[in-house]
This record gives sequence, structure tokens and C-alpha cells, in this order.
Amino acid sequence: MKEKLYPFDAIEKKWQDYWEKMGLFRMDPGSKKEKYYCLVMFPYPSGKLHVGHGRNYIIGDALARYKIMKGYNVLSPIGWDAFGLPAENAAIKGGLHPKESTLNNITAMKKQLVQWGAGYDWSREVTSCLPDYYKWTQWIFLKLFEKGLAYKKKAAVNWCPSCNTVLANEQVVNNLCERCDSKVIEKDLEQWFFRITDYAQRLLDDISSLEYWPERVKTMQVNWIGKSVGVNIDFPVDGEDIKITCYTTRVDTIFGATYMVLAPEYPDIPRLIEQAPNRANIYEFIVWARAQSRSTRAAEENEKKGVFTGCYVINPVNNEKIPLWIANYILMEYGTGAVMAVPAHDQRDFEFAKKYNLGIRVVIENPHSPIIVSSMEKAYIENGIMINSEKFNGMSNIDAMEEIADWMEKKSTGQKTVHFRLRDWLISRQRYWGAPIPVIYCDKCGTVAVPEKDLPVLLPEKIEFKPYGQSPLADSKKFVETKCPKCKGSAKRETDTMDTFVDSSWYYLRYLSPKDAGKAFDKDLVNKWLPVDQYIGGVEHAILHLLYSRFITKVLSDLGYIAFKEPFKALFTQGMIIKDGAKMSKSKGNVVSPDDLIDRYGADTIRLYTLFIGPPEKDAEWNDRAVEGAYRFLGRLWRLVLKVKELENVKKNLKPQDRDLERKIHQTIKKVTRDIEGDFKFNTAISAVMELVNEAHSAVENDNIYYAKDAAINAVLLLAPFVPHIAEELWETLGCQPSVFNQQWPCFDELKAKEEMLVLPVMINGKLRSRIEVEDSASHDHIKAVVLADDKVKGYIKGTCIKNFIVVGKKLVNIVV
Ligand code: ANZ
Ligand code: ZN
Repeated sequence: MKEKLYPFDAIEKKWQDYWEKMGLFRMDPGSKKEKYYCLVMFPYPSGKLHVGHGRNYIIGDALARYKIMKGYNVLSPIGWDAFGLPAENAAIKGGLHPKESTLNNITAMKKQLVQWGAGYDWSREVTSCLPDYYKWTQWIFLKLFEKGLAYKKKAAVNWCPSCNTVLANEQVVNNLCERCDSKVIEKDLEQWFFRITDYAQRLLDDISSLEYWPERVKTMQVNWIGKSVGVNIDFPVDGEDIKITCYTTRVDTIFGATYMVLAPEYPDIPRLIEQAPNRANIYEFIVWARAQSRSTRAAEENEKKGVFTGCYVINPVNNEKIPLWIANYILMEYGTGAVMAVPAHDQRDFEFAKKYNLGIRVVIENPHSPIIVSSMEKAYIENGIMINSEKFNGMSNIDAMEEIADWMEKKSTGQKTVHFRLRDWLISRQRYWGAPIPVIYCDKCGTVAVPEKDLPVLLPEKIEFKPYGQSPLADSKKFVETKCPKCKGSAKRETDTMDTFVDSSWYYLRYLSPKDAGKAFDKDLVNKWLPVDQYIGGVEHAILHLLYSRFITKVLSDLGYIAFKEPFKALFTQGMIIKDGAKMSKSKGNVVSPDDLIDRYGADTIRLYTLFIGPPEKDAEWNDRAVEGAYRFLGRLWRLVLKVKELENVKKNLKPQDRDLERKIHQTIKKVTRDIEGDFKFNTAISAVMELVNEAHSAVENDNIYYAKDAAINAVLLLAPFVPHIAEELWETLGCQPSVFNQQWPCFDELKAKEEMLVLPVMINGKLRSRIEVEDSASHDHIKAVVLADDKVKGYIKGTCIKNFIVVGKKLVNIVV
């Protein structure tokens, strides 16, 4: 082991204890200061944190410390998103009980956070798997249930045969389970849902109020909600008393419909094919198609397959009889589950029509080159001129879209409608390690909500962990058998637990009154402290967690429990830490543990490196060797302070050269403040302080010591949010009272930050023609640009060609033309 550049091991623990004792991060409810709610996404207690996780907490901590120095009353809480599958899967494999392993992990991770110097108000810690928290998650369920926003229905769900559970659509990636990569199948089950679709329009509208959210995240939310405006059209089935309503966003193509397709789940199918001689084949196809997951079926590249039902439908605009098919690429969950197929103008329909030899009729002409059906290689999906569309011929299809919709509405054959891609939120999980859904089934009274006074519905702890297709709760007689709250007869409890996204959809409210046994959150406190001023987390939560939190906030607001409609005013999504070309993760085996690095270099080095690694919103490659560079810088800082200390009693005279360091100090304060306030540019802020420290060293070497102490003091203050331990220690070394976080963030003097201006005479072919003014530090290129932009100079060199451009010792400019 090399000799230490500074005694980090002796100081870090000392200051961590000091902050805890002084209550640096303990929010003061009585404070008159302006509030600042700084929130990091609460971690899942998976075991140990690696340096990739660290980025989130270090950014959050640096911001909180900065805001404390700026004089805010800062709330920086933390907790644990502690329910979930991994802990349960580990228990099934014969490990510890999920509660035990989860609480062990929390202890270990808490220690790591403290070692990192990440400061939180630990008196507000929340743990979502403990009854004092999940009681209120259940209460939120009851509120939604009362409002009709929680309901149960039989639904086709994504089922992972290996995890033995339902997956949300978002947890299915390329038809594989996000967690274990098993092939996902479809299954029909009774499931609980939250009616988030009732809020689709509002969730969409309010995105525009999220001024301080990344555009990228907002776009992802807009696309996820997926609003589309179109027309529902009724097609009567030929010879039957059935109408099929299809949804289209392209009513302009209706004269080009050459067949109709249904989703395999379409409820009228059994009736429609009663007489079909090939019924067995059709059913076989349906079973086959339904075995594909919905995400596969929706994928463009997935092969389109179908069967003919033997029936025909009538196109209401021209009374044409077109065949009715069933196909895998139509989903029951979108629109109406029936589609008028227009092969000439829709790529999926085109592929299908080619495969099954169905008609293709062009109704929108390409204005640049007429379309010849027999040589079409793909659908024509652009705009154009209407043809083969009776009285609409000759119009642009954009105009026709409006006109046809109006015309059909008048004739009552169609109706303008809006559809959303967003589906209701499936919250049931057939698993143990989650909050039990507080519902009781009674033969007499039906589905009965557990009364509020009986909450929490406790999760039994003595359970056998078996990988069943249902929650192990179903095996626990003691849990299942209960009394009906209404008729007191014997009844059964719901055995599904809630999706962990329910737990995390409201935790930021609980931080304000984490120990309140009487209510989920305190109305006055949350109204004062929310929306969160700055939320920090991974972009992987850009859709689900953020959308669910926004939804629950709106519901609670509608119910009058809170007075705000959006939970997070500003959002920052940090980039991932990459190692060996992949996202750092346990499963990839490329994690870097902070523990060894902290042993070797101390926490401040890890913090500094993490913040310096690149723009915090971008992914960055971790490099163990580059950590050394951060460490060396802290050594230089340490030595600077010691030198300054030695100079304490040396007499100092102000010299003209001292002005350079004074200017650098003010420029650095200015830059660091702007970089933090702007988009969290910690990396450039740090490099500015590095420059200051370098300049201070050389000033001292050159005996320009007048501002040396000032430079050291300001470097320490400016670095304090990033490297708090060494900053506290050096603050004391400099003879100041701790804590450095009780100090005000330094101010800069615009005048002192200003560069000295130089006036340079400009000679053209040996004659003085003009004078220009530039900053003392201006580069050659900058001087040249200023000179050539000067009006007088322009006049003299017009029409000539510059042979030579020389800046002579920052005293004069010589041009030869
Ligand atoms: C006829 C048509 C012609 C269509 C054309 C498109 C192009 P967006 O815009 O995403 O909302 N569609 C409707 N319901 C569907 C379902 N359940 N499964 C699969 N596809 C479905 O998509 C709306 C379009 O997607 C609708 O407009 C419909 O096809 C198809 F040249 O109707 B269209
Ligand atoms: Zn009853």
C-alpha cells in the first residue's frame, strides 16, 4: 500500500458522526427558511450497492448539501422499496425468509450510504414491507376501490411460467420475461386493476406543465399514453344480425377496405363460426395465436397469420361484401378488436393480403408517381389524392378524412372517437412478498372491502415457499379463512398481493409524517412540502413509476386529500455507469464495489470521481485507474491548505500580480454556481475548482500569496457539496468553525471576476488604423475575430487579401494585406 496522500481514513467517520449528531440533514419543521424537497428514488434492497447505484445518491447528496449552504430548509429523506420478487425467489431457493433477507440487506446498504457520506434525515426512513407502511398502501387501495377505481376482471395476462406470476406489459421484453428471460405465455385470470385509463387525458394534458422534466421522459410518457383520434365504424355481418364495430385512424381509406380482421379473442367469434365447416381449424388457429404474447403480436416484424371465418361483412359506404378474417396481429385490447383492412395503405394489411391473396385497392394516389398495384412492394402510407372513392375523388386525403368522418356521422354509420394505448394498471400479483390486497369474499355479500379500522391486513410470516402458480398465501388457512365484515359469516380473503409499483407510487408523501399511526400522510405537511422540488433517479423509471405516481397523486387530489396535482416539479435522470461495455449490474458480473475503493482512497475520492466522470445525465464508463486522478487532486487540495497555513504569519503585500488569483477566485465561484444551478453540471464545476487550486499553487510558488488563503477557503467551500469530509476537515484546518455546511455559499463580485481589458492598436501595412479592446486572457483566434469584425479595419481590408496577421506580445496587432 502506497503512502496516503491525506489521512482520509482518520477523518471520514469522524465527520459522518458529527453530521448525524448536529442533525445536518434533520429537516426542521419549524424553520422559517424556504423549503427544498430533494428526493432520490428509494432503493430496492437487493444486497449491496455498487458504484453505479452510487451515482444517484451522490448526485442527490451533493445537491442537498449545496441547497443547505444556499440557506434552504432542506428535506432529503430515504427509504426502501422493500417488497418484490427477488427476495421471495431467494426464499424459494432455500435462502432466508424474505423479511429477514430484506432487513439484512437494508442494514448493509444503510451502512454503505453512510460511508459514502450521503446524508439523509434518517428519522424519516420508510420501509415499504413493514406493516406501519403497507397498512397505508392498503388504505390507498381502499380509497380507489370506494371510488370505483379498483376493480376485478378476468383478463388475458402475460404469464411467466418460470417466475410463476403475472407480468405487466412493460415487464415483457421481446416476448421474454424481463427478469428471467423465460418465454412469456398468455393466460386468463381474475385480476385486480386500477382504472388509470380514466385519467389518460389528464395525465397527457398535464405533461405540458412539467417544465423542469427532461423532454425525453415527457415524450416517452406521451407515447405510452398513446392518444389517437379516429372513427368507429359499424360493419353489418352479411346474413346475420351482428354488427362489427371497427376502429380506424384512417377513415380516408375506407373505400379501400378489402377485408376485415378480428382479434382471436373477439367475443362474437363463436357465434360467427357456428356453421363453419372448418370450425376446428379456426379454433386451432385461435389457440395458436393466443399463445403468442401481445407484445410479439404487436411487433411489426412478427409474421402475420390468419384464418377466414367463412363470413362476410358489408362496407357501409359502398355496400361492398368483404371477407371476414381472424388474425394474430390484431389485439383485443386496442380499439375495438376489429379492423377494416386496407392493404394498399397499411403495411401489416399489405403483408397479410399478399400472403392470403386478398384484394388490394389503391384509394390514395401518389401525386408524384401513379401507383401500379401489381408492382407494389409495400403499402403506400403517405398522403396523396383520393381515387376510387366516389364523391371524394380528387380531394387531398387529409381533407377527405374530415369530410368522410362528418358524412358518416350524419348517416349514423360512423362515430368519431378517441382511443388511448394506455391500459388499466394490473396490480394483482400471485406472490407472497407484497402488500395483501385488502378484500374479503363472502358468499352472501360478494366482494367486500376490509374496513379501514381492520388495516393492516398482515402478511403472515410463517409460510411455506413453493413455486406455485398462486400466492403461497392461498395455502395458509389461517390467512384465508376469515369473517365477512358485513354479515359476520365465514368468508375468504383475497390472496393476491399488490404490485410493488403501488408501494412506490406514494412513498414521497409518507416522508413528511413517517411515524403517524393515524393516517397515511399529513395533509398540511404534504401541501406545504410538495411538489418535490427535485426528483433524481434512473431513466428506467421514465414511464411506469412516474406515470403511476402522477396517477395516484391526481386521485388523492380529486378525493380532496391533497391540494396539488403533480408530485414532482423537476426531474433529473442520471445516466448509467457502464463497465466493460455494459450497464453495471450483478447479473452481468461487472459490478465495482465501493467498499474496496473507499478503503483505498476514501469516500470523497469516489464521490469526486463519480461526479467528475462526465455530464451526469449521460452514460459513462467507469475506469478504476482514473479514480486515482481524483485522489491525487484531493491530495493537492490538502497540500494547498497546509501551505496556506504555513504562510499564516508571513507578512503579505498586495502586488499587481495578485490580482490574477483574485480574479480566478471570483470567476470560479461564478462558474461553479452557474454549473450547479444549470443542468447539474457537476463535472465542469469540479474542473473549474481544479483550475483554481492549480493557480493557487503556482501563485504561492511565485510568492504571490496575498489571496492564497482566500483561494483555499473558496476552493473548500465550493467543493464541500462534492467532497464533504475533506472539506469539513480543511475548513477546520483553516481556522474556521465547523460545520462548513453552516457557511453561506460564496458570492462572487462581478467586477472582480471581470477580465482586465487590453487596448490593442491595429496596424495595417504599417499604419495605425484602429484600436480594439479584448480581455486579457483572449486567445489569438479570439483577437483575430475581434479585429476582423472591427468596422474601421473592415473598411481598410475590403477587397484585399490578408497575407499576414500577427499579434505582437499582446501589445499590438500587425496586418499585412
Ligand atoms: C384502417 C387503416 C388504414 C388503418 C390505413 C391504418 C392505415 P393508431 O394510429 O396507433 O391508433 N388498429 C385498430 N385497432 C387495432 C387492433 N386492435 N389491433 C391492431 N391494429 C389495430 O392505430 C390505429 C390503426 O391501427 C387503425 O387504423 C387500425 O388500422 C389499426 F391505411 O384502420 B387502421
Ligand atoms: Zn357477508
